[in-house]
Amino acid sequence: MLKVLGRSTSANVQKVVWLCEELGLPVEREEIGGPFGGNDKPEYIALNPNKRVPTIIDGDYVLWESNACISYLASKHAAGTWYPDDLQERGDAHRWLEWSTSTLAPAHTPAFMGLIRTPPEKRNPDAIAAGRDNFSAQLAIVERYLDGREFITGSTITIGDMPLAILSYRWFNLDIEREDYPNLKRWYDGINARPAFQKHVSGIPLS
Ligand SMILES: N[C@@H](CCC(=O)N[C@@H](CS)C(=O)NCC(=O)O)C(=O)O
Repeated sequence: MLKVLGRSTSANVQKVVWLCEELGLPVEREEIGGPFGGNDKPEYIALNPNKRVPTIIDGDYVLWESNACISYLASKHAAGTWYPDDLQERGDAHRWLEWSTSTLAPAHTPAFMGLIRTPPEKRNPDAIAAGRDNFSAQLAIVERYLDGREFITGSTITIGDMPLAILSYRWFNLDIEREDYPNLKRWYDGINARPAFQKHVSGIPLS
C-alpha cells in the first residue's frame, strides 16, 4: 500500500491525501512533522534529506516535494483526468503548481503564521496586514484567471487546482478582511463541496 509520511495538518501533506481519496487509492499515513517530530531522525532523513513532509513510498520508490508527489500519483492513476493528456492543459496545470509554490504560498505565510501560529500578544499587526494585502493581490490573479473557467485549467478539475484550493481554504478562513472575489468564491465553493476535500482539507481546523 502507498505510504504517506506527514501530519494531516500540513497543507503539503493534504494535497497528497486529498488526491488519494479522490482516486480511491488506499493510503497508510504516518504522523510526522510539527508536534509529532520524526522528520529530523536519521531514518527519515535517509528518505528525505530536506527534512520536510510529505514523503511518499510507493513500493521501493521514494518521492518528496508535494507537487512532484501529486504529479506522479495523478500521472500513474488518473492520466487524462487529474493529470491532463492535452499538453497545453498539462502545462497550465504545472504552471499553477509552480506558481502556488513560488508565489502564492509565500504570500499567504505572514498572515497564516501571524494569526494561527503566533500568540496574540506576540503578533505584529503591520506584518500581518501587509501579508494579507499581498495574499489578496496574488489571489486577484487567480480571480481574473477563473473568469469564464470552471476550473483553473478548463472544464475539469486537475492537479493544478489543488494547491490553489488548499491555500484558498486558508484565505476564506483566516480572521482577515477579504475583498469580494466572485470567481474565486464560486470555484472554491465547488471544490469545497467535494467530500474528499472536506475530509482532508476544509474539515481540518487551521493549526
Ligand atoms: N516544497 C515542499 C515544502 C514542504 C514543507 O515545507 N512542509 C512543511 C509542512 S507544510 C514541513 O515539513 N514543516 C516542518 C514540519 O512539519 O515539521 C513540498 O511542497 O513538499
